[in-house]
Amino acid sequence: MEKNTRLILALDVLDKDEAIKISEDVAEYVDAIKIGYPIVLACGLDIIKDISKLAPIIADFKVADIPNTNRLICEQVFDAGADAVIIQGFTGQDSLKICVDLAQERDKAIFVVTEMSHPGALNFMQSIGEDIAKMAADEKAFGIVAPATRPERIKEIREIIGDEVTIISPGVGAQGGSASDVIKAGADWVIVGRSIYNSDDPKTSAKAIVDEIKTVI
Ligand code: NUP
Repeated sequence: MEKNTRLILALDVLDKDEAIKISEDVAEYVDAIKIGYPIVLACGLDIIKDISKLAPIIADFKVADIPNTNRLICEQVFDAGADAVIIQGFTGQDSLKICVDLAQERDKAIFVVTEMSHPGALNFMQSIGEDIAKMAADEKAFGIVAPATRPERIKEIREIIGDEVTIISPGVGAQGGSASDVIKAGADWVIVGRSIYNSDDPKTSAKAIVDEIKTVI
């Protein structure tokens, strides 16, 4: 995944034609498109192949199972055409390692969730976020997912993982985070969904975020 615009679109729409139209509109402004359960459950796994013609695909399935099941899931997702899979970190080192090993074999990437961006992440996840970040770095995951709603956490996590591991950060716009603050705090990419796909003009909205990011890099 190349670091150009530093924007990733979260494509949580349910209609196939709309998904393709939005992806075509914003393709020049995004480095990747993140798809997840909503679009795949609505349109089927083949949507990955359709959208992957326009941008690299990150499959946000937040995989959280025993090692063998994690591997089976990631194999299916890579076979379907995804370039990266997001997995949960709280299941531990063995569940993570088997995914990273598979990704390396196939020249693909794994992103590990540390703590999530919504308020409920403070109930349980935040207290283990730093340990998960360290584990992801030790296991040489390609990147981690950290909250744009808490740029101070991005800064702390960046200190733990160093510069080798990338950070992708959701929570910009609809959840209240600012793209420029998150990039300044040390994220490599921001992930933006509703502020782009629900806007009247997704292309202009995507361009505005990219322009904002450019002011701080
Ligand atoms: O911590 C996370 N927060 C989050 O919002 C981890 C995620 N993967 N996401 C996803 O990012 C979420 O499921 C959605 O697909 C996207 C954010 O979308 P939006 O709030 O910009 O619409």
